[in-house]
Amino acid sequence: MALELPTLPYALDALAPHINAQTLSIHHGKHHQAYVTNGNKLIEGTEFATKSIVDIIKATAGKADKAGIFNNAAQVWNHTFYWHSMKPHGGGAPTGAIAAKIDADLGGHAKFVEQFSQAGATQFGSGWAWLCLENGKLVIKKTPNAETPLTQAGVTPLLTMDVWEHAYYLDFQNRRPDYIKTFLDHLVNWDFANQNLAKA
Ligand code: MN3
Repeated sequence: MALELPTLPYALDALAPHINAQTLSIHHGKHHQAYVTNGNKLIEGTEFATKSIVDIIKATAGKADKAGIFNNAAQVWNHTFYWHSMKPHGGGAPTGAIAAKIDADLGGHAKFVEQFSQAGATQFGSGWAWLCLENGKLVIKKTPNAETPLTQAGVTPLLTMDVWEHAYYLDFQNRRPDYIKTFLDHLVNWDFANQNLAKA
């Protein structure tokens, strides 16, 4: 059950002009692919070679001697989740069950935007911003490097935004706040959040 690079859920140019084809091509074809390739090299011949990606991540989380496997497997999972967290002509106000839940738990869409933007902007260095369900309530989280809320008890990730520089540098250079605003205004995929909420 080796790690696999999924196909993108849209064409390389489908998120333009917000995230351009060159960014997606390198991010998916080089960065995401490298985590798959390196992760598979590390699990080859080990007890993890036959495990699912989620089981690999959960079994290696927090173990210093398994950091290489954790980092690559978690980055494979995080990136796949990120591709689905965006869609062409996405963004703006949430719809459906997630909209009502954001009103109830976070105080409305404007508060969500404020907190999610803050999480992404204040993640020092590389990492991720997340919307999660934690013990039945919506929460905003940020994680460094490859860390993922998938390993936290009682937490179900609903959406993520990659804030590693490689996610935005070609389109926004150092302007991470502009990338975050673009993600929220034009790209965020509320259908995916609703699907994850329904399964949680
Ligand atoms: Mn990335």
